Amino acid sequence: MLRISGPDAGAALRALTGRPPPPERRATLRTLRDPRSGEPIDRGLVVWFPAPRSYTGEDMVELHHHAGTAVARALAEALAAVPGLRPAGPGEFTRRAFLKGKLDLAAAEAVADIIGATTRAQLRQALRQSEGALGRACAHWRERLLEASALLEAELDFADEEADVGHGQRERIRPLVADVRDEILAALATAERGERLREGLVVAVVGAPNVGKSSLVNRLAGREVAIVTAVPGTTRDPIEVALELGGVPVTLVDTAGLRDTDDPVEREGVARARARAGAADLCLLVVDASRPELVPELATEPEDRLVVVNKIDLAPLPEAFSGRGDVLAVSCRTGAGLDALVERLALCAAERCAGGESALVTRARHRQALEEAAAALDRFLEAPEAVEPVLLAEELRFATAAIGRVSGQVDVEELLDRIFARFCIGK
Ligand SMILES: Nc1nc2c(ncn2[C@@H]2O[C@H](COP(=O)(O)OP(=O)(O)OP(=O)(O)O)[C@@H](O)[C@H]2O)c(=O)[nH]1
Ligand SMILES: [Mg+2]
Repeated sequence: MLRISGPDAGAALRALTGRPPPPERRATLRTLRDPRSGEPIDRGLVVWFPAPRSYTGEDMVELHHHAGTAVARALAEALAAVPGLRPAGPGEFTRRAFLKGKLDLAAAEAVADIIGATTRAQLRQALRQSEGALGRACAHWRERLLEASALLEAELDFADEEADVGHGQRERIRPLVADVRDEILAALATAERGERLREGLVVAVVGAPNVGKSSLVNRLAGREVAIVTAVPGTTRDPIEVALELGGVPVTLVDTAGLRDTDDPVEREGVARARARAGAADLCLLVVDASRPELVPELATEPEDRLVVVNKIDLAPLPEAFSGRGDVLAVSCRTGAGLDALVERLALCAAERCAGGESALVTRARHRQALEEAAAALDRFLEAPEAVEPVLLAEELRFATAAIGRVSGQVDVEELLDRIFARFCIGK
C-alpha cells in the first residue's frame, strides 16, 4: 500500500487515475497509470480521505496495489514525477497526525509499539495507549494544576493587601495538588510492569557446568538451539532464544556453567554468564539432582530466582530442596515436570509484566517526566507556610510542563525528531 498525504495528494490521485478526487471519502477500483506515458502499472483500490477526516488530518490518498516489486517500483517512480511529492521520512505520517492534533504524543509513540508488538499482551497495551489513555490522564492532571496555578496567582495579586486572602487560597490549592500527585504516583506504580511488557522479560538460565542448562533451554524452546554434550564447560557464549510465555515476550538466555577455571575462553564465558544473570529479570538456577552439592553462589535477589532441580530421572529430589516453594523438579531427558515449570514461568512473567490489567505508563520517557512532575508537586506540598508564593508557583509550572511533555502539549519540538526517527517509513 502506498500513502500520499498533504496538499498535493489530490493532484497525485488525478495524475495516476486521470480523474479528480471524489468530493467525499470513497474507495474506488481504478487503473493506475504512469502519468508520463499513460502506460498502465496496476489495477487497485484507490481510497480518498479528504482533510480533515484522515489519519494525518490532511488530504490523503491510499493506493492499495498488488505487492509485486515491479509494481511498487513503477508506482514510486510515477509518483516521483508528480510535482510537489517526495518520499516520506520515518514516522512522518504519524508526526503530521500529531501536529494536526489527531493524536497526542504518547498515542503517537504507541503506533510504533503496535507495529513492534510480538505478543497479544503487548498489543493490548499498545492499543490502549494509542487510544490516548495516558494522554487523557495527562490532560486532566494539567488542567487541575493550571487551575491551582490560577488560584495561586490570585494569592500573588492579593499579597500586598490582606494576608488572610492569600492563605485562604493556599488551603484550597493544597488538596487539588495532593490529588494530582497521588494519581501520578498511582500511574507510576504500573510503570515498571508496563515498560517490562513493552520490552519483554529476560530470563537467564544459570548453574554449575553439566547440570543440563542447555538441555533445559532446548526443551523450553522446543528446538535444538544450544549444543548439549556430556563434557562440562560446553556452552561458552550466552545464547538467546525468544519465547512467548503467558502473552509476555521472553528472552531466554543459556549461559556457561559457573565454575573457577584456568581456561581463558571459559573464564570469559563465566564472566558473561554472571553479567547476564545480574541483568536478568529472573534467573533459573539449575541444579543436578544427582550432584546437589553443585550450587554456585548468585548475587541476584531470592525473589528473582527459581531453582530447577534437573535429572530427577537419575536421583530423587534431594532433601535440601524438598518442600520449597521456589523449587521445581524436572527431567530434561524424560520431560517430567516441564509443563509445571512452563506454567510457573508464565505466572512469574505475568506477575512481572502488566499482563492482565494494563499499565498506563509504558516508556522510560513517560516515567521520567512524571517522576519529575511528582517530585515538584512534593516540593510544593512540603513547603513551609512561610515560603514565597512565587516559588510555589514555579513548582507548579515545572510540574505542568513535565506532564505536558508526555502528551506533547508543551515545547516538544526537540523531542519529535528523536521519537519519530525510530518509526518505519510509511507510518
Ligand atoms: N539423565 C539425564 N541427563 C541429562 C538431563 N538433562 C541433561 N542431561 C545430560 O547432561 C549432560 C549435560 O547437559 P547440558 O545441557 O549440556 O548441560 P549444561 O548445563 O548446558 O552444561 P555446560 O554448558 O557444560 O555448562 C548431557 O549429557 C545431557 O544429555 C536429564 O534430565 N537427565
Ligand atoms: Mg550448556
